[in-house]
Amino acid sequence: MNNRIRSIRATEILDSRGTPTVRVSVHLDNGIFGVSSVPSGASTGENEAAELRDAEAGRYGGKGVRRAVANVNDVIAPQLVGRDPTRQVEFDLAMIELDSTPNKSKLGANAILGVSQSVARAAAAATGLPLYAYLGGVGARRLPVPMMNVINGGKHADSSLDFQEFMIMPRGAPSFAEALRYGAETFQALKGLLHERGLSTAVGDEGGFAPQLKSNEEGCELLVTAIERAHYRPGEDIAIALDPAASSFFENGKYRLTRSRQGDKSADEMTALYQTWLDRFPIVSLEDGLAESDWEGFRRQTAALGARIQIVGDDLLVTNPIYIARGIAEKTCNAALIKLNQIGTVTETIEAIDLCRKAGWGFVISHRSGETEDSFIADFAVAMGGGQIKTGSLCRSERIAKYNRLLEIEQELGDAAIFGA
Ligand code: 2PG
Ligand code: MG
Repeated sequence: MNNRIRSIRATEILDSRGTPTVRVSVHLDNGIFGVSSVPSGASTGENEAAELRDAEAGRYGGKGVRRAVANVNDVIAPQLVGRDPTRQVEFDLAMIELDSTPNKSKLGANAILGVSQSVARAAAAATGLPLYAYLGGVGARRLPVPMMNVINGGKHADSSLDFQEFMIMPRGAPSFAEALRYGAETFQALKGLLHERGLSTAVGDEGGFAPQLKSNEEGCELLVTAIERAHYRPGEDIAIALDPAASSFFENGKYRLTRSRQGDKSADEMTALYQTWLDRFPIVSLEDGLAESDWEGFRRQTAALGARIQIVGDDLLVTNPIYIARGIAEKTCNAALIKLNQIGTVTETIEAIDLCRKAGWGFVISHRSGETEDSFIADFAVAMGGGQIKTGSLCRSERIAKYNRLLEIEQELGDAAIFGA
């Protein structure tokens, strides 16, 4: 069988916000191919790998990706055509070398990740395996508990909420399919509740509602009421996870809760606020409760709350083995959010996850607020086996595509499937 790479082609497509992004297809000599698209964040960490945008006035507000596309077609492809697609690590290392910058700013992390993911897809197809089995091996059978972002604030919506994500986690469900049903029913109950209170049921970037609430707390109160209304037990059947994305309201050393008019707070005051919430709401996970530069605040927060809940670093760690290693050494968190496009290759993402595993940390595979119909992360979550995924609300097809793919994987695994962390 001849399965060398015959061609690598990128195109400019649109993401779920109508912003350009990169899609790459990798074709092999035997006609097999793999296609993958790259997502894009809004609340991005400062140390993320660089997304290459054209900055061309008068075209997509400068956000075109024709340079990244050209880098795939004219720089990466000529170097990598003819190779064996199953050599993922060699492939990714070759692109890192070709780029030669610490943050992939020359070729663009969007260009590099598009190739990295589509090569993995082509290799999986060539070996006759589903992507999760190709990347995860025979032991890949754990379906993740979803963190479903049903109320959107911060940079993802024009709501009155400083905090970006209020998520439900149906971790008491017996299977992924049931977890999805618990979540979808709660989402509908929440819609009814908002409607009755005369609040907007319009949705934000990740498909969660974006109402004008009086306080951030009200977001949690609504979740608990919606869970009960859908006939589930808060805490037991469905827990709550939060991503305040605190870098987005951190200014001059203060956490400024301006939208909700809750004043300015120090890191310790924020941690104290979260602590009061832990007693009132069934919160099990807190991501970016403090800003990305606030390593000391994170350390203190993990010391105070880390025994009770999962403390997740997203902007703080940016899926980068260097920052994750520092986080482990300084005990700043006990889990990492994992986004392939924060680091830019499949290989480095797996390295980041390996560090988490060795430290006994949790890890959560995550989408971006700007997504496409690509469900790569659904397979990736099962392959890595961490038992958690964050991929948005219960509407908008770019979010649902991942859930539907997970349903398919669970069915395919049959009795071998296990659910949750
Ligand atoms: C986050 C992500 C995904 P963005 O902060 O965790 O929900 O948002 O993609 O905008 O960085
Ligand atoms: Mg986050």
